[in-house]
Parts: sequence; structure tokens; C-alpha cells
Amino acid sequence: MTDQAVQQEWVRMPAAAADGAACNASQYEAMYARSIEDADGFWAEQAARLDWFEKPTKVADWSFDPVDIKWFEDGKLNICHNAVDRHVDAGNGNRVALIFEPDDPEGEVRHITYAELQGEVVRMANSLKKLGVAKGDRVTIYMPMVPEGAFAMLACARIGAIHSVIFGGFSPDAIAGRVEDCESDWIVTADQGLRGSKKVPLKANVDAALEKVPAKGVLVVSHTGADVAMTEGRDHWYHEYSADVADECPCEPMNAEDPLFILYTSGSTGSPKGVVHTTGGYSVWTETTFRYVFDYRPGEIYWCTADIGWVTGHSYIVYGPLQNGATALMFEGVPNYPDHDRFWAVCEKHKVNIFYTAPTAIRALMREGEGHVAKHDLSSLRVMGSVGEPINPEAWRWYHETVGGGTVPIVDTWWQTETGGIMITTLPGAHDMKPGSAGKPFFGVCPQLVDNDGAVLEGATEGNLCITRSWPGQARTVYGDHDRFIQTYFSTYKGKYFTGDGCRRDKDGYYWITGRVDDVINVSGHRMGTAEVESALVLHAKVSEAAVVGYPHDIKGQGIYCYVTLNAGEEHSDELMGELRQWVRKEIGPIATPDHLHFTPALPKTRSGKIMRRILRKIAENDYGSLGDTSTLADPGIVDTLIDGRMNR
Ligand code: 6R9
Repeated sequence: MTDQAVQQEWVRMPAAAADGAACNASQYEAMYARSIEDADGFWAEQAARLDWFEKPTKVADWSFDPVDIKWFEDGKLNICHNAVDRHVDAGNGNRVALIFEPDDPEGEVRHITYAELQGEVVRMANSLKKLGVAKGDRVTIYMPMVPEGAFAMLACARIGAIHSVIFGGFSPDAIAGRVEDCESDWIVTADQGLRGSKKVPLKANVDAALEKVPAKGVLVVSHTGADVAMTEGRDHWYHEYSADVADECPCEPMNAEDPLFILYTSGSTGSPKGVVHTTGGYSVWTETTFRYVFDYRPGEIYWCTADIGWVTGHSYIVYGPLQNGATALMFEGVPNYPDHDRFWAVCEKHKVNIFYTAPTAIRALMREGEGHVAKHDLSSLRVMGSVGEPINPEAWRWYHETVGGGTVPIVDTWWQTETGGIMITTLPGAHDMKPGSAGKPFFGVCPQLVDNDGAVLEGATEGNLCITRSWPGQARTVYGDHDRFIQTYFSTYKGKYFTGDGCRRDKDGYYWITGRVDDVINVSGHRMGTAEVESALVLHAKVSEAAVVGYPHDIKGQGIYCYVTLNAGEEHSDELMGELRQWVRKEIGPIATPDHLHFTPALPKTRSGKIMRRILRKIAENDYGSLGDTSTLADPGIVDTLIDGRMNR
């Protein structure tokens, strides 16, 4: 199909989806218009669904030049109260908040009601207090996908501590860097995690990290029951340590602009940034987006397959669903264990109504054939979502037809760690869909496309995606480095938030994200700065220089392609290739494992010494016909060497 034809392929929203929907087509138009024309009135109304210790008298107060963003600034609330206690107080304590589906399909399923959740969160909160954690302190959470991970997040929120969740797949070095950056004295972890029956040595990784940075205390949840090393005075088994804590712990009244959490994410340069979200705006944004985008209805089972270590897990496993009083499923395992039908088996087993996953998983499962889906009764599905990277129309159609039987609306939700929640999406009861397009802006979101010089592009066009107005869930700063926040997001196009994504807008006003326009690659929906992988490679004693680019990968969306030059006298070999792959895994984590290593005697550089990544990208893509102008290269001959190297691999 041509781009034109793809842009015109409509999939009608099933009429039934609009019945009783949180928002239908005409409501969307009216609500969107009001969210822009009367933003304060609109957001005050959304915010009123939450409990506030002190209601805000001010709504939005922001500027992108100079950068200063505040929402609900004189309000006081606690997101843990809104996610947990509020539902118990309203008499819904018996409603199930979390369902835990373990890695092993024969393992024990847990159903945790809101009342039980309250008890668990209080126990964790008082344990943190017993350790010495106080309001404003940073607590690192390095956990498997078990409910205790959510308890720990909510417990921090309850006492006003700032959580920094680190994905369980990260290496000891990555943990150490993040612990050090936010000066976190406390860590909550587990003995081990489980993924597809493989054990992940979480506590051992924390121990290795803490050889580089100090910590005052580590709470260890016993999950697999493994016998792990415990450092006297520093490490405590959670079940023992929490045995004598009080069973009450009031929610700390937080100012709306008090930080709620830090989440590290990759940028195009330097080390990962600690993106900071604050309490009030993030609460309102995740409550509102979850409510309208997933059109959640009481009693439904909602499942987001993300890990709580990513922003999707924060906003759409924990805070969004729980603030809405939803029942959210947490799955510890992986899509292909014990077999490629696990997702569908879990959907059938728990009668999942709303299912939210990533294109990389859809593509991987699509490759295994329809048989795995056909085995299961998926008639409970009512809304399905996609997030993390652009979904190719072929995968979209497979998801829609094979999984959703052609009748379940799909929401392709575009957003970022920095946006806190969903920004561009269709709404299930309001919009027709186009496979491959995220759709329309959510309430209060003003996307704008600009060219490389910042000129605003109107109508059907393609450009760099900016957002021109603040929204409540927007990140407020980079932890400890506000200048970097301003530099990264507000300096490319003055007065606008720049997303780093390229985007097309079609004649119907639908947005099509085309991917990153900076040196960030998206591997299986995980953001990775090419600079991070490069610095890991050059730390190896035999490597002189490295340049990393993304290239199209059937399953992962993008793969990691590394050009490596070795120090004089070093020889490349298969053995060294294996060693370098292991090296990067160890430095960053398995998600950063290079897919391709390309040894080259030199990199293409301009006379001023700048690596021409454009050329490296083209060669990695096997696209040699359109390398563009190579005349500014210091040594144009290197291009042929690189192409030879690519073809002979
Ligand atoms: C939520 C999340 C953000 C980057 C973002 C973009 C890509 C996310 C997408 C999508 C196309 C979608 N992205 N959702 N691209 N369509 N529906 O993934 O946050 O990890 O910070 O990544 O992911 O490139 O800029 P994060």
C-alpha cells in the first residue's frame, strides 16, 4: 500500500462501542474545545473527581519561556489516598484492586481487594518509616512484577517519599548510577524475579550496585524463597521487618507541586535523565486519561502488560487504574512462556476486558501464527490498546482481526515518560480508527508540527512534533538538573515542548508518529540513547571508538547496530564480538544487547571530526543508493569500506 492509501484506510468504530461510553464523538468535540478555550474550568472539573485535603483555588499557571509549570498549586492531596483509601471509605473495600498472575501458569493467583491493598500499603509505609524514610526522601524500587512493587510505590506516595523505580532488567552499574544521581539511601527489592522460569538475581544485583554507592537500608521481599546474602544492619527481610509495625499510617497531605516520583529515561546525550513528576497534575492526568481512553466500566478486568519499571506501568498499571477503582491485572511472566499463547491464555483465564500491550509483543506473537490465538476464548475483550512505538498497519490489522475478532476498538496511545500519560489517541466510543495512526489529541493537548527551522506547518503535513500548551501531567524538571530539562525540551523550538518525535498529520487531522528524530532508538518499545551504548562500548579496553544507530528490526521495531573501531594492534574476531555483546549487557542490561556489531577501521567523519550518523544509518538499513552528500567527509573512501563490511557480513 502507498502512504496515501494507508492514510485513507478507515476502520469504523463499532457502534456498540459508543453505547454507554465515557465519551462519544460529539462529546469529544465539545470537551476538546472546552479543554482549550476554558482550560481552567475543564481541569477544575476533572480534578473534582479526586479527594483533596485542600481544594486548589488555582488551576493552571505555566509558561514555556521562561519555563515554569504549575498546576493546582495551592491544592493538597495524596495520590495513595485517591488510589486506595478513597475506595475503601466509599464502601468498595471488597472490590478487587489487583489480580496477580504469576510466571508459572500453575502458580498461585492472588486477588487483592482494595481493603487488603490498604493494609499492605500501610504495612509497607510503616516499614519504610521504621527504616528512617521521611517525606521528600528518595526510595529506589527494584522489583519483579509482583504486587509488592505496587505496594512499595503507593507506600512511598503515602508518606511523601519520592520513588525511583528501576526496571528489573537493568544491571548493577545502571542501578548504582541511578541511586547515586538521586541520592537515594533506601532500596526495596526482592530476592529474585522470575521471567519465563528463569531467575533474575535482583538482590545480588543490588548488592553489586551497593559496592559502588552506599545505602542505609534495603528491604528484601521474599519472592522465590532463594537463599540470598544479607548484609547485617543494612538488609532486612520485609516479612520479618514489617511484623511489628502499626496497622495505621495516615496519608501525608502533599502539596500539588511536591514531587511524586523520579523515573530515569534515555535521551540523545549523556546519562539517563531523572524525569520528575509532581503530585497534583499527575494524579489528575492519569485518572482522566485512564477513564476516557480505556472507557473503564465498573467490574471490568483491565490488563496492561508493561513492567512497573517503565512509565506505562506507573501510569497504567498503578496510578491510573487504581485511582479509578479498577481491577488491574499484574503479570509477572513473558508472552512466550510456557508457550506463545500465554497472553491469550491469561486473557481467557481472567476474562480480561481491556488489554493494553506493545507493538513488539504483537509482532512477535503474530509471527507464531493464529493457532495460538484461536485456542482461546477472547470474547471478553472490549477495548485493546497499543503503546511504546509506532505500530505498523500490518500488526495493527492482525491485532484487530485475529485477537479482537474485527469488533474490538483499538486505541494506539502516543505518549512519553515526560508527558506522564496519554497525549494522542483515538477514544473507543468516539473515533473511527486508522491502522498505524495514533489519532487525535486528548483533552487539553495542542500538538504542533514544525520544520527544522521551527516554522509552523499547517494542514496535512509532516514535521517535528511539539506541544504548545502545558497539560497537567507534564514532567516539571530533571532531578538535580533543571537546566538540562530546559535545554532538552524547550530550547530546540523556543516556547514549545519538543517531543523528539517526527510526525505526520493527515487531512483528517489524524496524527501518525514516524519515530524519533534524535539519537534515541526505540528497541521493543524501550527507549535507549545511542550515546549510552557507545559509552559502554568504549569502556572496553580493546575498543577505540563506537557509533551506534538504529535499524529496522522485524520484531523489535528497531535493532541496535554498533560500528566499532578497535585500538591499534587489536584484531577483530567472533570471540571478541561475543565478548562485546556480553560487555554491553553487563554495563547496561540485556535490553541493550547489540543486534549487530560491525568492525570498521574508521568511522565517517567530517573535517571537523563530527561522525556523520546519517551515513551510518543508511548503511545499517542496507540503503546504499541514497547516502546523500558525502563530500564533506574527511575521507570519503570510508563509505565504500563500510558498505563492503556491511555486505560481507
Ligand atoms: C509511553 C512510552 C516514548 C517514545 C515516544 C515515541 C514512542 C510511544 C507510541 C510511540 C508511536 C505510539 N512511542 N508510544 N510511537 N506510537 N503509540 O512509551 O514512553 O518509554 O518514554 O517512550 O516512544 O517515540 O517519544 P517512553
